[in-house]
Amino acid sequence: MSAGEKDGGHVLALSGGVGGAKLAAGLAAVLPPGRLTIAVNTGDDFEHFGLTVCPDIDSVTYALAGLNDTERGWGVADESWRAMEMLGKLGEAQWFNLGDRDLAMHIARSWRLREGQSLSEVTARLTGELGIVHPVVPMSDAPVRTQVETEEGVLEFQRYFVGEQCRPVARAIRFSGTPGAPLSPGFAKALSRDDLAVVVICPSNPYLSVDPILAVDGVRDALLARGVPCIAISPLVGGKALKGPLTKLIGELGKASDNRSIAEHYRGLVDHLVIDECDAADAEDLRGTGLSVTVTQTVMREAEDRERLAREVLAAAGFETD
Ligand code: FO1
Repeated sequence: MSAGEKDGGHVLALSGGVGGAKLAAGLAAVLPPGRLTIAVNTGDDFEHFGLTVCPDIDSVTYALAGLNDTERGWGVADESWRAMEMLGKLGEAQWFNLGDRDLAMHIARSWRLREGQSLSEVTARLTGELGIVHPVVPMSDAPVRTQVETEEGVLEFQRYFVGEQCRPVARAIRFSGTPGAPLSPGFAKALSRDDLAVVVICPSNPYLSVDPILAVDGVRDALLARGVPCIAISPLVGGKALKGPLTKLIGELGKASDNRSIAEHYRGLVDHLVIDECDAADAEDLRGTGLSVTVTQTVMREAEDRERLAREVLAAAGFETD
């Protein structure tokens, strides 16, 4: 397919939280409505205080709506914590923090789910209310839960990530509910579009945030069968993740914390890897494995960084955005 043909094509982005959400926001800023679907990891979801919390959907939603807290990296900007204070006075758990504004999201989601709507329907409604024009779709409407097998036993994702601050040594990652979790309707629709032109794997943790998406029934096969370019952005910068436990986790899973490991992890699926300019020395070796490689600044501090990276990723896949 030529770049010209791709100009009108559809982009499917696979995203986890924080880093993925930033690029998703960049893609949303440079692509018109109808040209982008963002399929989001729901393996981090859990029930807390009787509410359904979907951290990665929330990170993507807040980033696209311009509501995200860029300092903290998760949750809503201009947050207050009065409800948590009161919950503390009432003797309730304090290990996982729900800000007052963020709490509204979990209340709105939970009661609609309890009314019988699917996570896809609820997410479409909430993102629409916040003015988001691109579909943000959960990977599945069925519960898939990331669990970390550690030396101290199996931990649900948020217990491992927030409760234990990723301290226990990880041995393996598993996704309960898979196989058997079907694709959400919006994800299935994007994957089967005639005009699907490129799949972008956002700079999210491959093991904790992208693998659960790939574990949903039919995703990997559909991606391979479509044969459209698949471009991943490495979450590593100088061998380290900017945020989160990726560096520690990679070592515990017996791999090297470098772009070669990321390329190896996505082997067969990804044909183009975007790496940070400080890792330019990796490019030749990666190209030797048959990958196309783009070297650029992948760190996204401001909106302009997100949009520039989005344009570069799309250009690398043969798209023109202007
Ligand atoms: N991360 C933390 O490190 N501590 C928290 O208390 C916390 C609360 C929280 C509440 C809602 C939400 O959507 C995300 C929240 N996160 C918190 C972030 C979340 O645990 C992770 O960043 C993602 O699951 C990983 O992508």
